[in-house]
Amino acid sequence: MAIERTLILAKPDAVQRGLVGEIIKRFEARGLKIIGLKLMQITKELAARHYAAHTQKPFYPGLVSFMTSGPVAAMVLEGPKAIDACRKVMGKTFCTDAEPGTIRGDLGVSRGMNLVHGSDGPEAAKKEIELFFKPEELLEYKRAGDAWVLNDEDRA
Ligand code: D4T
Repeated sequence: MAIERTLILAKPDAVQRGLVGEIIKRFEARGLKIIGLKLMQITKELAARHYAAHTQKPFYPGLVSFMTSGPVAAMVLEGPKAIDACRKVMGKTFCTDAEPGTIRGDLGVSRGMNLVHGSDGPEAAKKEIELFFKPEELLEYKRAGDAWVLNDEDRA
């Protein structure tokens, strides 16, 4: 099973509502490993690059304005099938549609203010991690408890 990396953003609404710890807790509890973590202000230029696929969509101006409205907590998480695992922890895009038990389903009621971003595939993950983190900001280390989180099959 492939060990993957994914970019997660706790969005400005999560920071303003004091939910960063709650959001990180859910990924950590699942066993995902934090290899990069920082609080940052997204610029209009970075938002434009990150959401390049959505430039022509009607919701794009509002999305950029929201994502640049305050700090975000950016992180890179690592684990077996981490991209899909994180998206399942996050729930469906709009909080209104997200299942209970997910971040969006438990903590939000809005469509657009959906608390968290996670890369949606391996290509996006690679691009987004490079966009948000310098190589030296990503740390490789062993966790004491990993023997009880991952077995040889997970690591293969
Ligand atoms: P992000 O990218 O924020 O993790 O969300 P998703 O991967 O789950 O969803 P997405 O790329 O389709 O949308 C990006 C972002 O735009 C907002 N949005 C989206 C919106 O405000 N109105 C809309 O109609 C859509 C489709 C929410 C997430």
